[in-house]
Amino acid sequence: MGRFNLLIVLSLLSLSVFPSPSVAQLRQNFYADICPNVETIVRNEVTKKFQQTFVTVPATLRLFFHDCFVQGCDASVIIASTASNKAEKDHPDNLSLAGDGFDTVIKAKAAIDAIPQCRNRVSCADILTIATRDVIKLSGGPSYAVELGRLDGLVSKASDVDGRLPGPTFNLNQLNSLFAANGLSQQDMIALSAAHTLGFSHCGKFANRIYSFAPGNPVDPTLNKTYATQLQQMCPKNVDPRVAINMDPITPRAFDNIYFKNLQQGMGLFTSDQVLFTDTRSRPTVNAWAGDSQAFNKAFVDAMTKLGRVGVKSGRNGNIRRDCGAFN
Ligand code: HEM
Ligand SMILES: *[C@@H]1O[C@H](CO)[C@@H](O)[C@H](O)[C@H]1NC(C)=O
Ligand SMILES: CC(=O)N[C@H]1CO[C@H](CO)[C@@H](O)[C@@H]1O
Repeated sequence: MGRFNLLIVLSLLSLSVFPSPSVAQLRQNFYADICPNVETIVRNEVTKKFQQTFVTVPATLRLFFHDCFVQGCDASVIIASTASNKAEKDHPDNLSLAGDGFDTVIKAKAAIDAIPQCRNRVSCADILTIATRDVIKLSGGPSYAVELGRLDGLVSKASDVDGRLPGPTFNLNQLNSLFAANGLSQQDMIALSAAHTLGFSHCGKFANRIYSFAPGNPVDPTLNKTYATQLQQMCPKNVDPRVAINMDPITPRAFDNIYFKNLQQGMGLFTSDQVLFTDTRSRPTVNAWAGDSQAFNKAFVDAMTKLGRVGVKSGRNGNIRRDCGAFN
């Protein structure tokens, strides 16, 4: 018995002497005493912004993904570049990060900071997490409780983006290994990919699939022929590179499982989308979620919660930014 107690004391000691920086203490209602109405304040601001433009939804959701996959969910993606630091935001992969996602966080932060008790007590990383939950609900997706307690990161470098984000030509192995590196399973990856039920893509991201797939075979054979023709009409060769099209051609403004039904018909926009159906290892999951939106919603919420735990900062590895776009 004595030895047992000693073991407990030793393990408690090791916890306090060697706090693990990567295991932060996320929990629901983290701000209950610090800023009790934070989630209502954020929701009100997100709703206002949503009423101004629907782009708020995909822009915020994608911003959260890019934040978490590059240096963890620490709002490092929101940092603006300065003369001496080229930030994550200025990596070429950011072109799609519509300004409305950044603006959503900045507006919610201003509303929080207008309350003296809350001023500079809520991290930008947590604001982005709450706002992301809210845009999913506003577009018809599931509602869920968010874990909070992240700190804002102290580093943001464009060079850190290299290799951390998936590319539209990725195959299943490439997708799985990048998501696994972030603690996410194939199921999580498939569920999160359904974020492409919303938002836009620039023509250049999939032009290879409709014009130059392979020698003698310009159109990707896994692409639905009718859809391929529509894509060629919307994105002619040498189109203005700023032209962007809906990623879900059927219900572009609804968060729903039509994404999976589209894949069954060869209507996934990117190779990385369509491969989830063409590869027999992931097809059963696509088929299951195409036919069961409740099961998909549950898997999506689980995966978003896991995504929100990636690389969370605590202790000396972070702080609460006064301005989400600049280090204190
Ligand atoms: C699985 C691998 C993924 C790949 C290869 C990928 C790639 C892309 C690409 C190339 C675009 C279009 C960018 C543009 O042309 O503007 C895009 C858009 C988007 N992605 Fe992904 N993505 C992936 C996963 C995710 C995940 C996990 C999420 C969120 C949970 C997400 C959310 C979005 C959203 C919402 C948009 C639309 C952005 C907008 O309309 O402003 N993506 N993605
Ligand atoms: C292509 O899409 C149409 C609907 O746009 C659908 O009726 C057809 O079955 C699809 N073809 C294949 C091979 O999935
Ligand atoms: C929205 C945004 O920050 N866009 C920038 C993305 O990166 C390019 C350079 O790679 C900048 O020119 C854009 O302003």
